[in-house]
Amino acid sequence: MNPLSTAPDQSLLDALLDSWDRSNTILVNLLRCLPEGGLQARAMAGSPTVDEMFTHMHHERMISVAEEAPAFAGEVPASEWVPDLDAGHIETLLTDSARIVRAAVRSKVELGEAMELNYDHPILLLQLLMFHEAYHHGQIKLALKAAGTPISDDLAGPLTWDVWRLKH
Ligand code: NI
Repeated sequence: MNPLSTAPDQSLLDALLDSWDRSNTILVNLLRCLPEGGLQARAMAGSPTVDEMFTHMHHERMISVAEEAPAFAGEVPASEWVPDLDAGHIETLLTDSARIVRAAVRSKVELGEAMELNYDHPILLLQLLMFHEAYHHGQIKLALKAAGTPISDDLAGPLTWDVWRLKH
């Protein structure tokens, strides 16, 4: 059965988009709570720095929309893993790309359109990006630990797990 042949369940779509919003909030919370010098931390020699991982995640979002839903695309960064020691600027990038991904997926689902290249269903792009970003979230935490500036569980808990559990 074509998964797009059934009418979208609006409340389910809203919950999925809410999960994307929460995931981005968690990522921005991580950025905001970085210790001094945290953007330059790396897990080991040859690994990307924290700032490069953040700009890589932004790039992945933007190239994904450009390839899968070009009508909704914004400006794709010319390269990945771009050093950027301005946390405020990275936050602006992430806020913009989260909005662009959200709009693209929402419209594709509501219009009943498939993505251009990959995915059995547009929602799978959201799932892929959340998986990708959780993967790098763990790497960032590891890099901070390796640099001797770990984020404590007491700090991370409310900024991470509590965001998922929050009832509006
Ligand atoms: Ni990656």
